[in-house]
Parts: sequence; C-alpha cells; structure tokens
Amino acid sequence: MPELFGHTRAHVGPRHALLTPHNHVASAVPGISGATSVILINEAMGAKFAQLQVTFQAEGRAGQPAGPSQTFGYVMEGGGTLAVGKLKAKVNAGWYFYAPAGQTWSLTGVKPGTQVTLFQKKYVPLPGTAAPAPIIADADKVKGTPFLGDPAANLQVLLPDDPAFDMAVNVFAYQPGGHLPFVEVHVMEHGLLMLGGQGVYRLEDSWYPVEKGDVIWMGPYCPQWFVAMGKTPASYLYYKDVNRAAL
Ligand code: UGY
Ligand code: MN
Repeated sequence: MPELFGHTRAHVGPRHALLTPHNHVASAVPGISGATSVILINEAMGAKFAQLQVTFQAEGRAGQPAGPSQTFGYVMEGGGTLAVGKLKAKVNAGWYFYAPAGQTWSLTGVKPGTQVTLFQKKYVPLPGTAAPAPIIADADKVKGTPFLGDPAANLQVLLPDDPAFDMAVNVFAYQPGGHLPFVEVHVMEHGLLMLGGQGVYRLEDSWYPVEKGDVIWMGPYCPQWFVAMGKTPASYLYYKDVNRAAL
C-alpha cells in the first residue's frame, strides 16, 4: 500500500537510518547498465560501506573491474550468470557471491526483474594473512544455528568465519514472536535488508515497524533490538564489519 502523501516511515539520523521501498531514487552507477540502481547506504550517510539494490531489465548487466573494494551480492529475485575471478555459475534467488578486492566480477544473462542487493567495502588487509578467495554459493545450503540457543531465532553465517575476512554477511530468521535476546550495543556497523515478514526494530530510542523491502543502517554503537511480529516468520540479510584491530 503506498504511504499517505507527505508521510514516510523513513528516518535518517547520525547513528541510524530506515529507508522503505517508497523512498527509493535511482542513481547511475558505473559498471551497471540496463538496470535501476539505488544507493541505499554509503559514506554520505555516515557509513563505512555501501549497500545497493539493483533491479535489472532485459539485457541488463553488472560488473566491476579489479579495485580496492570487495563486493558481496545476494540474489533476491530472478537469476543469471555470475563470474567472480575464475569462478562461474548460473545463479537463482537465494544465491550469493563474494568478490575479493582486486578481482573482477560480473552478472550477465539476467532474467528481466532480477533483483540483487550488493554490500561493498574497501578491504583492510590483515598483515601476514592471505586475502580471501572468491565464493559463489546457495544460501539454502548453509546450515543455520539457533542464536544463543533460541530455536525461534536462526542464524545463517554466509561467509567463512576466517580472520582474512573483514566483513560478515548473515541471514537471521525469526519465528513469530522470536526476538534478539537483548539490546545490542557494539562497535560493528550493520546494513540490513528485510527479506520477508514483519517486525519491530528498536534503533537507539525509537521503535520502527518494519517489513519486507525495508533497509536499515546501524552505525557503530547504535543500540539495536528486533522482534518478529505477525503470523509469518520474518527474516533479514545483514552486513557487519569484523576481525580488525580496535586501534
Ligand atoms: O550480528 C549481530 O550483531 C546481530 N545479532 N545484530 C542484529 O541482528 N541487529
Ligand atoms: Mn548487531
């Protein structure tokens, strides 16, 4: 349902932001053609990473030359042919890829309507540790675990738990009524996409009703808590910076 004219659930503040699909405005992004790209989160917002949503028309394609940024991509709808470094695979909704800094990636041969979320971050190498390798995989095949033992909150960790990675991307799935066990306050940032269902997100001292398609930025130390509400499970995909020194 469109929002009432002049009203929005969106909020953009110094430590957190919520954007709904009704707020999207497209940007032309180098390397992406035949597609509508929306830069939902980036440095202009205060974040140290970027989150984009790309919706492809027929003949659309996306790609990136080798550079200092790494890219994680998650296919929300449709599919196509992914190439990351030397890896190549046909992918569908629920598949994801990781392109390390310094490696090329491309998505071609897309079905019209294909939709992808991208997280991009400049890679911070860890001295003495080799950079991560490319990944193309199906999130359905990643085993989840109950978060802190709670079967109502299931966590899938999509990237290897390896200090070479300075970013993590996970899927959190909650049964109706499932919730984060406590209000988290942490140095890591998040970029989040609601994949399905509904719930209420606490960000700092505000509580926001959220649903599929909403995007949230949580800056460092943003107090955060979520409860899934409604009659269906809720799930979200989220980014987090990890594994690097405090100073
Ligand atoms: O990984 C996390 O920090 C996660 N528990 N945060 C969140 O879901 N808001
Ligand atoms: Mn968190």
